[in-house]
Amino acid sequence: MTALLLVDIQYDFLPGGALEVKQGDKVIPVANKLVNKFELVVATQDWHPENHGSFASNHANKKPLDVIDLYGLEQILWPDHCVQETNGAQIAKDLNTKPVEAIFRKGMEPEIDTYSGFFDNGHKKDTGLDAYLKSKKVDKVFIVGLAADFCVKETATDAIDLGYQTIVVQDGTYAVQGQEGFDKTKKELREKGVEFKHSDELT
Ligand code: VGL
Ligand code: ZN
Repeated sequence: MTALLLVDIQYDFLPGGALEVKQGDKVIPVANKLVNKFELVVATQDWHPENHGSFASNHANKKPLDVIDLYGLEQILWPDHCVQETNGAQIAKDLNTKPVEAIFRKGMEPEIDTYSGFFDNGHKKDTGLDAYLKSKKVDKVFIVGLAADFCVKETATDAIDLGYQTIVVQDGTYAVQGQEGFDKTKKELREKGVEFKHSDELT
C-alpha cells in the first residue's frame, strides 16, 4: 500500500505567512493533482502553543534564526508561527483535504520542536503516524509539502529509517532556505536512499 503524506501545508508557511516559504503556494496545485491518485492520504499540521520554545519571542535577546540549546538539543529559533487556533496554523483552504483520512498534529510540547511527522526532534515521542501507516499496510510513501529543508526533510529521513520506500515529490516542496537549501536537502536525502520524482512521473 502506498500513501501520500501532505506535510504542513499551512498559511504560515505560504507566501505572506509568519514563516513563509517562497513559492510555497506552488505545492498546493501539485498536491491537489495527486490526492485522488492515492488510496491513502494523510496530513501533518504544525500546531504550537504560544509559549513554544522554538519561538525567538520566548527567549530574551534572541531573534529568528539565532541558534540556542533547547533542553539539550540545538534549536533554530523561528518567528511565532502555527500558533494553535490561529489562521496561520490552518491548513490552506485551497488544498483539497476531502481525501485526507487523518491529520497528525505536532509541536504541541513547549520544550521540544517536532519537524518530522513521525517523532519529535529528540526522537523521544512518537506522533502515532508510523503505527497508523503500518496498520494500513503502507510500505511506500510519497511526500509533498513544506518546508523541504525542515519538516519534509525530517519526515523523509524518519520514513526511510522506519523502513518505508520514500519518495519526495520534487516539484511538490520548496525550502525556507531557497534553492540552495533545497539542493543540499536533496543531496542529503538521496544519500540516505530517499528518491525524488516529479509529479508528472507519478501515474
Ligand atoms: C517547519 C520550521 C519550524 C516546517 C515547522 O514545517 O518545515 N519549519 N516549524
Ligand atoms: Zn514549527
